[in-house]
Amino acid sequence: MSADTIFALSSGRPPAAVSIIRVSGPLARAAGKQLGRSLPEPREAALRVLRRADGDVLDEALVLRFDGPASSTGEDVVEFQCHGGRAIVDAILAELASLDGLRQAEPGEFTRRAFENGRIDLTEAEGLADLLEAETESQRKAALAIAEGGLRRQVEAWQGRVLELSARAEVAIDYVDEEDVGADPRLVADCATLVEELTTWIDRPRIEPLRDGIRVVVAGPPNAGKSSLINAIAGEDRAIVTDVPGTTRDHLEIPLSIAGVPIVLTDTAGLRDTSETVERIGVERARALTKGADILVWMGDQGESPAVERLVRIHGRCDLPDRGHAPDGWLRVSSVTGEGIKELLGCIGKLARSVLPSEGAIPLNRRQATHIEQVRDALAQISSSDVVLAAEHLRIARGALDRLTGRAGVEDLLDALFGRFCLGK
Ligand SMILES: Nc1nc2c(ncn2[C@@H]2O[C@H](COP(=O)(O)OP(=O)(O)OP(=O)(O)O)[C@@H](O)[C@H]2O)c(=O)[nH]1
Ligand SMILES: [Mg+2]
Repeated sequence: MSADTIFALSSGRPPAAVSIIRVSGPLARAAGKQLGRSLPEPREAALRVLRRADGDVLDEALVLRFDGPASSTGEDVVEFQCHGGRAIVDAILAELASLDGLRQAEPGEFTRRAFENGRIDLTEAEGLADLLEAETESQRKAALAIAEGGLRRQVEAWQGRVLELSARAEVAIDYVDEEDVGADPRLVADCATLVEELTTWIDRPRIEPLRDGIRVVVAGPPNAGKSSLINAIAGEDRAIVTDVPGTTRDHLEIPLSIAGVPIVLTDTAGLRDTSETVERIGVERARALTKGADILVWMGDQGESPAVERLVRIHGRCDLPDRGHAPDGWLRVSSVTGEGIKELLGCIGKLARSVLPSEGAIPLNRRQATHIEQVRDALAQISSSDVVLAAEHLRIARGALDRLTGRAGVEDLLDALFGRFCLGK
């Protein structure tokens, strides 16, 4: 257990109806008693008048007590649910700070302690970070599944299987004679089954597009009507529109939610060769963004559209008499009349679903997928030719699984992850 006792305002910024101040560590109960004179029983709430050391009343608050290790951090925890006024919260925090052995928590420190005390593993902490940042329904669902240990349980199951395979290999080594060093074909077959299962997980859509938004990039030649289309989708004049080709220089990102799906809609500079310095940089960026797009909305002429996996081709300005007919496979859209915008959103939504994790699935993030790939690659190398080598590959797989749950060599990663949390979490 950590030596320090930490405290922080764990609810949002005051003023609010109620604020929650959390204290965690070996002196949490002593601090609770000091302020409230006595504490409720563990896991019960009781009303207490909170006082300064000199007897001055701070506030009347609901006090909760959780004794470690059966608490969110694994340490003794005391929670004050006080009135959410700024002066009240400041006064209680100041009183806690004046107590010996107590200090203000760093951002994410409560969660870090939960991790260090084995209350949650790294995948759950990552899920929690995503859950707190979730803005759409689909983000919330996926993050909640992970925060509640959905991935942890799966990883534990893999750990159990790899451990069992390791044990079988080690036992076989003990019995191996000089001539025959081959691994048991059943062991090799079991490894192959696991490789297949891990590959399914690795190949599934990841959490990043869901978490950060699907990158929908509108691109095409200058003056094609890209910025007008962006404004029509966003429902407001965000991008500058003129009849001068080369109006958009820098790209513009607009986060949107289309039917609960998070999207980052990006306007880009019209693609053309130019000697003008600023525009040239804009065009270079536009080309890079086009390549990195999850979905490309192309506004241009027939024959020019880039070959990308998820493409929507727009036949723009369809309100004009000479633009009435769209080529096959191109969507008629007018940013002036709004024609085709709904269909375009429908197309984007449909393509987006193929990038997103399916409902109920547990999506991996890049870090998790990298470790699972290492497990898979180690297991894939196991053949029946050498049992000693097989045991070594299984050992490598176990190490990768430990890094996945955060049980080995991940200090710098922990700093980065817990830094994402706000103060008091
Ligand atoms: N009639 C009609 N005019 C449009 C439509 N969309 C755009 N325009 C006009 O076309 C011109 C160019 O529009 P922009 O949206 O600035 O085009 P852009 O592709 O962003 O151009 P750059 O930023 O220069 O690459 C403007 O004069 C718009 O008013 C449309 O759907 N119908
Ligand atoms: Mg533009």
